[in-house]
Amino acid sequence: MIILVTGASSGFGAEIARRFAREGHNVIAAARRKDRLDALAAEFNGKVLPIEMDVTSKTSIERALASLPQEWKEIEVLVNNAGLALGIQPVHKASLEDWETMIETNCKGLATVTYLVAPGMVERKRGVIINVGSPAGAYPYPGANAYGATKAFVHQFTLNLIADLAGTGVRASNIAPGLSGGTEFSNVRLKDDEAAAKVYEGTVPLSAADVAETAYWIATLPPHVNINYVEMMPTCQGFGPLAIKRN
Ligand code: NDP
Ligand code: 8X3
Repeated sequence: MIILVTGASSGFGAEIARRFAREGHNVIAAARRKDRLDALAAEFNGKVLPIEMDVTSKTSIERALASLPQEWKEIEVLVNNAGLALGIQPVHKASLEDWETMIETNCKGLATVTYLVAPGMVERKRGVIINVGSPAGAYPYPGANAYGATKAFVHQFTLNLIADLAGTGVRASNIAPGLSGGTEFSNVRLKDDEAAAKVYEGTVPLSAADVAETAYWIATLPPHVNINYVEMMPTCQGFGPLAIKRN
């Protein structure tokens, strides 16, 4: 199979790329940091094709897809993983620029890549689109504001893809992992490596390998099986109570 993984320069995306490449599949690894992708590709003997792609730019996505060698063009699995959280401040202290970047990346970027890749899948009557969402798209928490809303978009967009693609041979899934360590997620979000490390203190979080395994499982199920939504959490994670602010 040919797999396109966005955000493959780090975290979940890099591990998802490795999971498929180890099984002998051809993986197109896309992100902005090409040096990281080149290093990933060097781990595999020609099985990983690094391509520079900024999902916030339609031109960049189109250029990347157009640059694929002929034998890499028929993408069978698209993993829309590129994404980020920025900030944990409440609405009245948050940065509008951060909100815009999250919306541009997590919503518009994911939608644009899908828009450009899905028609080929429909034409070939086979494909799997795996979107990386989050429980933050289902449950509110303080400071999740725009990030959580982008992941709610990912969830509903996935369900609507499933509705549109029923009967075409193309499937779609949303994987929503909870607390996950070993990625750069919290470093990017908090812009403070010490604070980022503290997020995982005293926990055994999900790993990128756990998420990669789930993506691999979804993509290799028989073609009549569609997994709509997988919400996964480490066993140390639960749910918060509804908040009450008292005078
Ligand atoms: P990382 O920061 O480790 O990886 C994020 C990846 O996204 C990087 O490869 C980065 O590559 C890429 N990316 C960011 N912006 C762009 C862009 N404009 N164009 C292309 N690629 C981009 O974080 P994770 O692996 O943890 O996160 C991956 C996904 O999983 C995200 O969508 C995140 O929201 C989601 N998630 C993470 C959880 C966690 O706790 N870790 C839990 C639930 C969901 P580059 O900078 O090189 O472009
Ligand atoms: C990342 C998980 O709980 O930090 O999407 O929002 S969480």
